[in-house]
Amino acid sequence: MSELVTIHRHLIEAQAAHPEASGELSSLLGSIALAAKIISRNVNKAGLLNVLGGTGDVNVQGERVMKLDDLANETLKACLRYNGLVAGIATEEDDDIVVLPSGPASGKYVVFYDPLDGSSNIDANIPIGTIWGIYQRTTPAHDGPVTAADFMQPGSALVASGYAIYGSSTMFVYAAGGVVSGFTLDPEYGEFILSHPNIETPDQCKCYSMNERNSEDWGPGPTALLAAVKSTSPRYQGSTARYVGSLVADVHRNLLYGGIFVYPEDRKSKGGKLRLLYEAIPLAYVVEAAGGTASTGRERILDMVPTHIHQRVPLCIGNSAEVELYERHSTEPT
Ligand code: P6P
Repeated sequence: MSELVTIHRHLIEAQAAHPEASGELSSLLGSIALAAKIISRNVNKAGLLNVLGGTGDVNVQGERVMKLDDLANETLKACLRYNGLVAGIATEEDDDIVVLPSGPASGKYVVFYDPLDGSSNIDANIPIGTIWGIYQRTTPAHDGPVTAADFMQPGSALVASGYAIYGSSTMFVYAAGGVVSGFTLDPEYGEFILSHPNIETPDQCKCYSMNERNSEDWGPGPTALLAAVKSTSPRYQGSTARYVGSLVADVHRNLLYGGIFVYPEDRKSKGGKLRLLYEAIPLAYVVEAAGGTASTGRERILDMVPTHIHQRVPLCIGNSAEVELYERHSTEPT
């Protein structure tokens, strides 16, 4: 039987390399992985559990809340609420932060997430995902409950971040200490098994992921990048367009194969469509740990401090060569 490295064993071994580690982060990652397994089960049985379609509600983003969005959001809260490690949560599905029990049991971490990214694709069985990140709280525990200020930190302060992707298989991918590790769920016994140790993105633009329908509104950065990937330059002879319309699916494929994902600001999304705190920052941390880069075109994502938990940003994420080209053209005087 091939040596099975479960996520539990991986976390114990990773922790052993850090004698100062208390084991709390390993336990917290285990809680997030448990939530991913439960969400995977619900996503995979969506059609049978009558959870397809919308709840009739609209979230703070003005988007129709799908039943599975709600279920995923509550699943993550349930897995995080009682482990004594988390003091607060920020989630795409809640207008404000969720303060967990304060006092001596209050945790030292805050967790933020998009519980089910790409939910508009749910009913068509297209891969969707959960995106999450972890900070240590910055406000003193004796001051009482966490505040929004605990989430207003640069991505470079992340303790860990990652995503789960619910596709042909369910994978759990996370970055901590500059290493990206990927686990595949074996549904027969509900374990995440290490399948992609130490992920590093190849320096090749295998795929470019952009919604060209919006290209008439784009600025010089995305316009120049689209022209480059379609040019006769030797670097792009093997490139092809791949756009799922599900951020986690596009970023995950580009992470493994090499490529670039771009969602610029446009007429519909003046400040960009994707969220800085619980989408761009966690994915940027993973992509940079795998050797890539993430930028708005003018600023490195991991240097940005959110001004509010639902702030949106333009996003260019993937191979550094393509991000640098995008930035060069974005910052040239017009
Ligand atoms: P568009 C899904 O709704 C999402 O938030 C991301 O997962 C995805 O990358 C993007 O929007 C797709 O947006 O405007 O191209 O459909």
